[in-house]
Amino acid sequence: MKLFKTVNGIYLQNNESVYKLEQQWDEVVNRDDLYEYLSDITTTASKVAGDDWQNGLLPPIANQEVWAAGVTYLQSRDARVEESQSSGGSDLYKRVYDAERPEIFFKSTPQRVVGHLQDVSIRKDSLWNVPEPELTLFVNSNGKIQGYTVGNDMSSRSIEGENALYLPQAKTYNKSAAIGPCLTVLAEPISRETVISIVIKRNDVALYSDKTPLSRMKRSLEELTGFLFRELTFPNGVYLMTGTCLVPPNDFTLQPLDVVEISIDGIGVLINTVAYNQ
Ligand code: DO4
Ligand code: MG
Repeated sequence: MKLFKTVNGIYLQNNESVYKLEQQWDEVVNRDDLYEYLSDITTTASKVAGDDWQNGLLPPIANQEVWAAGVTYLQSRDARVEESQSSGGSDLYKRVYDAERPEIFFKSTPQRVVGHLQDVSIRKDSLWNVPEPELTLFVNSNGKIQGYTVGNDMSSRSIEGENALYLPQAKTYNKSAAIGPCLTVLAEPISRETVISIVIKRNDVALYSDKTPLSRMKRSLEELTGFLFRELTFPNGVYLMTGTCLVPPNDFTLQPLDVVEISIDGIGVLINTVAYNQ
């Protein structure tokens, strides 16, 4: 089942049928039994005909923070070891990959998040910019994973590579977090065989594409959420990006008007155009 947020309200898509919900986003999503709750709603909510309900799509978020895990795949570890070479290299990434405690960092307030078909930003003071396609979890206030969305953890590799202490500047700026197009709620936990893929297009030509199954992630999703919820509470639930495995070659950097398309089987397709912040 898929929950969409639009300027006109919240819509639930279940197979071919679409229903308009009367409740607010936070009230709907933050519960232990989200799948069952949404299944029951289909018996009482009003059905919507046609496709107009999709107009004015917003990111599937209200009062949730966005956090992110890092170096959860070998490919991410190795890419960061390489990008830090220009500033003398760092063993931080190898150590965190092997450590019991994962890297988890604050990514975005909801106001800075963009959704499907909105622009993502690259920083004007960064020379090397990439998207990071990431399975993104919706975790309720009790720490239980209730849904999934497609995430893009836009990043400056030049700023992070210069000094790991610059991570918040490399990761957190206006429109650096994209999630969407919807919150997908499954009857069962997502399979580790699920494939995540990316295509980056410039002038309609694919410059980079790749894919990976989630099974290449070193850590479990429960392990990541367990660490996030240590000593932190999230009254309305929280989104957690789970790290990237798909890293473009080192000579690639995003430019304005590039189009980033990230797909996760069964979860959704998130498309964003790259721009500088105005
Ligand atoms: O270590 C810095 C960030 C890592 C990250 O965002 C990722 O692995 O996806
Ligand atoms: Mg990332």
